Amino acid sequence: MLYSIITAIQKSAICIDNLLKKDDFNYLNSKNSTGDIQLDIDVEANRIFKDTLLCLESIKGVCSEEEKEIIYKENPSGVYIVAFDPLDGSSIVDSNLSVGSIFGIYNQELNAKNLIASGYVIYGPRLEMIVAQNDVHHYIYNGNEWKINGNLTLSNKGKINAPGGTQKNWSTKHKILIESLFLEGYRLRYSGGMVPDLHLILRKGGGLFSYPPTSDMPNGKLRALFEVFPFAFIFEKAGGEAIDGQNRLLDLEIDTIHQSLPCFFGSKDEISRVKLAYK
Ligand code: AHM
Ligand code: MG
Repeated sequence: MLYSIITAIQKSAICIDNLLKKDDFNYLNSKNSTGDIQLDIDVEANRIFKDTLLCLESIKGVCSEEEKEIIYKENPSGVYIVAFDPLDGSSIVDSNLSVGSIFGIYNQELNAKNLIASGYVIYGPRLEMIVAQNDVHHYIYNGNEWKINGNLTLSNKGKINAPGGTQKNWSTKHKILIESLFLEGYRLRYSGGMVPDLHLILRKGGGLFSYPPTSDMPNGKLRALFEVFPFAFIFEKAGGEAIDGQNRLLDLEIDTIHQSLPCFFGSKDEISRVKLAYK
């Protein structure tokens, strides 16, 4: 069952990768549910994911960052709802930086506790995909087929610090935490794309990515169903942790499908530092 969903996402990823390699992108006059102005490639990537997944028997419905509501199939026989951000990184795609697609596979209900697998595609110099279930599998597309390239695991402590959000709107405790990591020798790595920024930490085996509550965005920016829960699941399966400052992200309940949550993803050592700072 899950296999067909992963294969469908792999197919979608190849189509989106081809589109990204074509012309420049154009802003449309439309906005998505969060109020972001859409690019033609956002709309097209959404259509590809939606159409491919809704054909599958195992699917009950889909939920996208680019759609207002959950889309349910009529008389579905399947039980899974796939939530996805079809193209994360719209604000950097025009600069030709790496971008991604993020997905979470939920059993029956869109709730963190029902997440049974998640992953992302990274559109960079190479086309790659990460799928977390019991382990975190790394796939590379060789131009012809997807090849497994081992598993990703995190060490107890890393060297990378990827701090998101507008710095002038950070809390004092957050400023102190981020500065203390730099003073210890952590290096700044932040492209502004969640997928490449978190992929770097996973590939290098550790570090911290934060998108904290800020004075302008008390709930952070990143959306629970499409971005935060899928990455929380991946980081935990890789041996790291994912919290909102104090609480495990995958224990949190949400009220609306487009809700955002503050989030911290990292190795165990860095997450214990966050918990202390946010106590
Ligand atoms: P998007 O879904 O509109 O592309 O926004 C999500 C992106 C993430 O990829 C990234 O982590 C974050 O926004 C960066 O935000 P900021 O520019 O505020 O640091
Ligand atoms: Mg996004």
